[in-house]
Amino acid sequence: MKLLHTGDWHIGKLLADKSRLEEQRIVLDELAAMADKHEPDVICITGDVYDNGHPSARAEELFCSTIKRLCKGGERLVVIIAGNHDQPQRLEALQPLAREHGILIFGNPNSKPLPGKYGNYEIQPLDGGVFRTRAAGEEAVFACVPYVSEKALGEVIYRDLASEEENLKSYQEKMRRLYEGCNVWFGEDTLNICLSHVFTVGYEGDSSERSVQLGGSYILDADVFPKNADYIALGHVHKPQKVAGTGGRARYCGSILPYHSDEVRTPKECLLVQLEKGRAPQVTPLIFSNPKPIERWECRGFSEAEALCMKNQERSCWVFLKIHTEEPLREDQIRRLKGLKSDLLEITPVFPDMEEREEELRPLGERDLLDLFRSFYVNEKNREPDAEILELVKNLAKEEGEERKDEAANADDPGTEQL
Ligand SMILES: [Mn+2]
Repeated sequence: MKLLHTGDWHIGKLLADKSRLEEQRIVLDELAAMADKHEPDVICITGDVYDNGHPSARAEELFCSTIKRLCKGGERLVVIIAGNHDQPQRLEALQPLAREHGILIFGNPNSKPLPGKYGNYEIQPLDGGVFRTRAAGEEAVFACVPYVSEKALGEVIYRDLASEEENLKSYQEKMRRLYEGCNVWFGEDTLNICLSHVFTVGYEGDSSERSVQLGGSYILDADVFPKNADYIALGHVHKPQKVAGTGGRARYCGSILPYHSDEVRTPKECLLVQLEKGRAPQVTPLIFSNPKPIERWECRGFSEAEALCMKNQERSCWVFLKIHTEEPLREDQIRRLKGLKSDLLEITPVFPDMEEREEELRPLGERDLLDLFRSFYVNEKNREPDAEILELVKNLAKEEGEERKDEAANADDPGTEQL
């Protein structure tokens, strides 16, 4: 069976108050063309199709026309779960119309579809979020676990036995129960696919996903997912990656566009997944174009900025511009730059006394560990650390780095993908 895994479309999301709808239209058009080219049997959309619960009419039009193209008149099964940005009931409201196109929509973990034909597919509901079907000549069980808040999760799982003790269990333990509940439907002779919208330990994010993360309590260990799942299609994290410790079974496909102003280089993709019982999933990323990249420019003085804006006038890009200057920029200079380069989203002057301060404020990951240690030591002891201590710190850092490399290597499943 061939799956196409996509998610985190965030239709309607703004960048510094500017609409990205035209870029989203281009990339979703590419997605539909990829589906036509590679002919997956099933398309999994793993949440956050919209950026908020009350999308604009144009956003809804883009969503509806895209899933209409993806389902190919009921030939391909399209399975959609809600993310934290979607309004579950509103998404599900389309179900009566979507059904004949072979589209299934799950707003909540206990959403249960009606049995019968969905496009060309016969759907047999088994439990909340769980159904069985036959695709590409194979029997498959899908477990759809949309985003669920901790409060709602208590109601989903413990509505019959809401003892105080049960309610005190952590988000992770409740989610584990939920996935275990799915796992009982995963047979040894069926292809078992789980869809979910969650954070997992060690994920690499871009900080645009984090609106719901409360002190790490919403982050799950890799071992919570259903044991018998052949593939776990995840949404929520915007950088494509596999979840360490799952043998490449659990993946984030990432968002369709870079959404964070710091997100400059991550290529965006969807995942083509070939599933065969008893084998690791064969995953091929299909790369989207980046129709209008987000760029961060930095220059010295107004005239350098002016020249840069002039040179890049014709290029389509979003720009955050930083100008190192000794004098404040005048109103007419700012107007001039914005007139030269459209989509100049932000102009930040950096004055000489701010440069040093800026260095201190740089995110930790970008600073050399030894530098950090040195400034900490000087702060604490009022003197420079000696060579021996520095050597010790250096070795510790090296060991830590190697350990991480090992972990990454263990998580790797060579030969099953081209990343
Ligand atoms: Mn999300």
